[in-house]
Amino acid sequence: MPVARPETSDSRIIAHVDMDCFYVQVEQRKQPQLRGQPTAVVQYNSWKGGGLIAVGYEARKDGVKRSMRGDEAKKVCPQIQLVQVPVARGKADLSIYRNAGSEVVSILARKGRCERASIDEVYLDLTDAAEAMLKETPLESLESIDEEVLKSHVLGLSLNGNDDDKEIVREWLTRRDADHRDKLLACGAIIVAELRLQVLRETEFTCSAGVAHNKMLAKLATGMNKPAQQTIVTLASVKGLLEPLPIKKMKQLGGKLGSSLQTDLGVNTVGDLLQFSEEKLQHLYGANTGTWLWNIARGISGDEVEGRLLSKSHGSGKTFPGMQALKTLAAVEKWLKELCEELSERLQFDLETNKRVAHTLTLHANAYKSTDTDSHKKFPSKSCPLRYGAGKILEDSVNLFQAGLREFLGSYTNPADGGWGITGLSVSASKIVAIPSGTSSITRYFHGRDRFSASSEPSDEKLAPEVDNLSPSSWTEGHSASHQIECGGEQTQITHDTSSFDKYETACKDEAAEICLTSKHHEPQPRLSEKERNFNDGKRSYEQKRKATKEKGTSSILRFLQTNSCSSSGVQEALDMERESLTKSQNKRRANTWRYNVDEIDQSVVEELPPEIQAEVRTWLRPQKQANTVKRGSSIAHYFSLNRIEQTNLKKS
Ligand code: DCP
Ligand code: CA
Ligand code: CA
Repeated sequence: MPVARPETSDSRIIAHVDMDCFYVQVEQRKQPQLRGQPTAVVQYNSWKGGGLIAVGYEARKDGVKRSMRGDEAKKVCPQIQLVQVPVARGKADLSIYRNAGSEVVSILARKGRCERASIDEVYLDLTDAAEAMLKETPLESLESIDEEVLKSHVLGLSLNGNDDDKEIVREWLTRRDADHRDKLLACGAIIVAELRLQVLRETEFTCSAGVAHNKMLAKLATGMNKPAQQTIVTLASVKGLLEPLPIKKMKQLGGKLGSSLQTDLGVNTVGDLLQFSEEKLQHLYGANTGTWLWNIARGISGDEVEGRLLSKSHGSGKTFPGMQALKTLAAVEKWLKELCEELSERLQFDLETNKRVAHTLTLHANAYKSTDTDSHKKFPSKSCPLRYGAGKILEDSVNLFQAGLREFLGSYTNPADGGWGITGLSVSASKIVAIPSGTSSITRYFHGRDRFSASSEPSDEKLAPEVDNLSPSSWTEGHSASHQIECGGEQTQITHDTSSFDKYETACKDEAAEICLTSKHHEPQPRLSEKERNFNDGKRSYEQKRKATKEKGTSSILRFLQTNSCSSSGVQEALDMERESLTKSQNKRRANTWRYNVDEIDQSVVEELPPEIQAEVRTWLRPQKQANTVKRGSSIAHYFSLNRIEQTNLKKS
């Protein structure tokens, strides 16, 4: 559910960069003989020549479209070069594209805060860089302006589509009397052009960009002029840009909320929204969504560029269209094994390379019943805390699948009797957080407990509900509207529990796949209107759980240790919480105090941690690390029980 952010200045300079026909460019770099030729990348599934997932611009000129299959593309463009996505484990292997995306991100991140938004997109906050540039060189005194900047499309300027345009743009860029915000935009355009050239030099890839005062406008602009071009959204052009835009094209309005605006209010374009007062929209959709709608109709969006160069989640999926549908538990398990192994490898790589740990495992499936009386029923997505290791991920995924299937079929049907088919299957890992580097992280994390035990004294009762996280009864369920994985652009956003799986051989392909259940809005929510409550239904169970978790502070690690839970996610949850709430002064305070209040810690708990963390815990447990706080112990259990005794004694004295 969209939430209005506090308003921020419209002097921010935000860029959105999207790679041109990305997979095609990656393949053309690999096989330079394909350069300049009409080229498309096709899915692994080769039925009718394979579905096209990326189409080069030369092929687009001939009428080739992404919706086509290879055979059809050959009809409209006989010279087309079709390249199949790399394959591993009997499914598409997208690592070369992901890695190529990372190359680009590392270049774009040089000039400001950078958010990796999908496999081939980033947002950049260039405000500081633009301000610094403006301070240093007044634009009116710029002597040479790069051709690439002069080729910018400045919305609101009347351009003729010929060489004179460059002079018009030059004039706009160097206007002495320009509004300060326009001057900053001009600097943004110069910086982005430089970055795009740098990307080309270092990676051989071209990209397109939008430059505006916020993310929403920048993203809208990127696609307006492609390939290898950039578009600038001036303040004066915002109204004209937004008004004719179909409402469903707006980010977050492609689903139920957009449909409600259309059917309930007759709002078909963003301009149609302008007639409604903020109060009216709040009345209809709740305070936050109402304000958010009112704002976006006017091009106002406070969304910040998150400083995040890595993906928000990892996913591995496959579709099984038509006859390929999986019809037995054994077949599902076989594929889950492949998917879980891939997921596990990526998690392991992320852990080793980026020191990040994922927290939640989610299983999505698309299913049908042979005797379908209730065709609208979707296979419910299921989540549970993520445990590291391919075997454990598989075990949990199988359980999640079975729980989902039972629910999908209804209690009177035995899954073993058949009568069902699976046409899409994916596993994903989300809620990924960084382990602070160095051995101090785990120390801090354990120390961090102190603040919470001191302030809230978590009791067993309080901890109880989440202790059960691993039991099937507490697996959370994601409803259709809640689980979306963005796969390379707005148009391609897929909802897992819809039939879009069928179009998606490579579901979860997106490096930056985002599980939307992971709400990033932490501000207190006002009372919801009925509509808002309805829209929120799918999220509720997760958000309630999250809220409950937040209220408990970092109690999760205590729980983790107290219950000898075998899940590493307890650790991660605690880290997550800690990262959210840690302040420097709190850290300092923690470093000086040490209280622990656990009953017993078993060695096996440590063994269940990811190796990286195990190593840290073990280092941390070395005597010199605790010399002035606790007695030495040969095992964690020993250590903590000693510590507990100390605590008890301390309290008594
Ligand atoms: N992709 C995919 N399946 C889809 C959509 C996209 O596998 N249905 C992959 C292939 C694309 C990449 O994601 O190359 C990026 O998607 P974009 O939507 O950004 O499309 P392109 O980069 O291919 O083209 P454009 O130049 O229009 O951005
Ligand atoms: Ca793209
Ligand atoms: Ca894209």
